[in-house]
Amino acid sequence: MKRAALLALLVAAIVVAFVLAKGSGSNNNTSTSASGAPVTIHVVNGKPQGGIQKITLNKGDRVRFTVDSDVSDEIHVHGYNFHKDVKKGGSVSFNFPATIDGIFVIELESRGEQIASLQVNQ
Ligand SMILES: [Cu+2]
Repeated sequence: MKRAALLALLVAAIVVAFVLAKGSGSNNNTSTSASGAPVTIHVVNGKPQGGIQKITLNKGDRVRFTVDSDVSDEIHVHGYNFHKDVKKGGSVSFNFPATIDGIFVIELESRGEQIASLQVNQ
């Protein structure tokens, strides 16, 4: 009985240690993979291929993404209020510092079609 209780305690301690180690490890992975890796958004028939793309990074990182589009439109980054034209079959790149935290819509302005969601964590 006593020995079983000790064993249970030991198992619990190992599980806690494992969860803590795993938790911090995956957090590190998330922040490194999210910070500043350039993203390409493909617009096909005026819509984002694979659905609305998520760009997640931390304040202070650089926001870097490219839109290649089969329609001509204007790319609008809400919150930061950047506008750039893209030609049919062309591409346009953005590269700016993430100075404002929050979740912002990136869209094809004239169509009102959201192509990406920019999430800047504080
Ligand atoms: Cu807009």
